[in-house]
Amino acid sequence: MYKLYYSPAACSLAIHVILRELDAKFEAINTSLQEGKNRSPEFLKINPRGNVPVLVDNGAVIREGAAIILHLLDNNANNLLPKTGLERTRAIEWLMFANSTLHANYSKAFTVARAIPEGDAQQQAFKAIGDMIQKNWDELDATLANQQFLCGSQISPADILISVIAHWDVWLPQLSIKLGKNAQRLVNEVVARPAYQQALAAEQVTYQEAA
Ligand SMILES: N[C@@H](CCC(=O)N[C@@H](CS)C(=O)NCC(=O)O)C(=O)O
Repeated sequence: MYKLYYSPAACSLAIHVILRELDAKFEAINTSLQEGKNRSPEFLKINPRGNVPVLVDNGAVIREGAAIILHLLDNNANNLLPKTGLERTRAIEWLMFANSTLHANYSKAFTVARAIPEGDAQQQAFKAIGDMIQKNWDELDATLANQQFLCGSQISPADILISVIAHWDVWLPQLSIKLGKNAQRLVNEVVARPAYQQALAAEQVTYQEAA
């Protein structure tokens, strides 16, 4: 049985959805960022970085979201990640883009919201970061113009992670991000999947009010 440390609607939601897509047995532990549970001494022993997600598999602690996803998909039967070849490379390439480029850009904006007081400097920082994030979404939108998912006709973990991130505008409205119609179509399709809906319900997230 896996253990997943998550915070509602954070990037850990992608892992939560994937665990449910896999029909895996897991215990989900609410480590709410809003309530500061990620800063508790107990959690910091598990992840000194104070970040979710964390997966514990049979005593092994795995702390980076993309590594957790690859670990889960390499060890459970699934159609989300090709086993070999360029198709697998492409799926990992998009996962890394979602995790290390798109997510990382949003992380910069969360840091600005926390660390720079409201005013001109903060607005300039939001504008610069917002422009980078908008370019990321425009690239995703263009990729999705002629295909259902980022890797073609088969859903892959990157589709799930970008769908989670797409809802963070509720926390960062200052960025004024606009999703193109292809990106929005993909997000709608991914969020409608039963595994995604079950994960939202379990995390008690409704996208209208939370993220
Ligand atoms: N590179 C890490 C980033 C994880 C990350 O930044 N998680 C956010 C939530 S989406 C977090 O835990 N932030 C801690 C905080 O805001 O204090 C990963 O992919 O696992």
